[in-house]
Amino acid sequence: MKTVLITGATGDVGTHLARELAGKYQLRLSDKRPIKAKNFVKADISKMADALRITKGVDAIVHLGGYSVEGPWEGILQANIIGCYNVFEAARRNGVKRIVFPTSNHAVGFYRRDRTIDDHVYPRPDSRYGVSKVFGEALGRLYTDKYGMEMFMIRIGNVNPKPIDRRRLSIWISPRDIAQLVSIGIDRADIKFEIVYGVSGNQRSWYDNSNAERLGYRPQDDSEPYAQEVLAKEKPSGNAIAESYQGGIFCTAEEVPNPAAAQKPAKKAKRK
Ligand code: 15L
Repeated sequence: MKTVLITGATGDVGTHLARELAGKYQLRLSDKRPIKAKNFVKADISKMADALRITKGVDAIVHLGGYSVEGPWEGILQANIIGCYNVFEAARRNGVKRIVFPTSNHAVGFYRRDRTIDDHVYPRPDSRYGVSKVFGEALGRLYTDKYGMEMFMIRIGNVNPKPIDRRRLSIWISPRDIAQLVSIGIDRADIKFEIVYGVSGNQRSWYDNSNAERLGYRPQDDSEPYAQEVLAKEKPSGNAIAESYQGGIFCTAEEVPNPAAAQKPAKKAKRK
């Protein structure tokens, strides 16, 4: 059984993947925020020593760790630029060839919603966060071309048990479909460098995901059965830019609430 490191394992996507992939691989879960699990190792990937420690002896890495929305540059720089470099470089030094890198729809979020885009389009990030994902894609390309590492880049839409709004009807991916894609990224022997879209088989998709299909992806889910319920609840936002571009609110917002920050324990009130 392959040993697979998942960084950022306590986040939303990490939690779904840890559950879906348990039993298929020997998982090593890692994050800054500790969880109680026998296979968990605490690490801050903005420190190279930590990145070297957690990547030692694994067959593949699913590098989810980092800042997962738009936010202050300093946070994105540490987690997504320095952190990503450290993980890829640590993998290289430890002889780990295979990395699955969940990049994001926000690497290409400034394409309009009336365009269907494939894996060859030039990046059009919609945020500093999107730029950091383009950095990861470029770093992956370098590490394939220069060092022969094997990179599977998944531009993830939105992982959720159900699609939550109009935009997500086009970019939704179910937990079992993302697990299927990640497994292809870990197991397919002939991968050198690939970009695919992390979406279910949505009828409303903005992506031509034929590269994923070529590599064996057969999505089991489609957002369409949820469409009526989702659309009935949605009110127009009045934000013409957000509604015209694939990245939605990321195209105009300077900050989107960071789920990682929300999980910080609340400060205790001072006793008087
Ligand atoms: C992302 O890249 C984020 O990581 C996730 O939290 C969602 O906001 C998603 O995009 C989205 O576009 O819905």
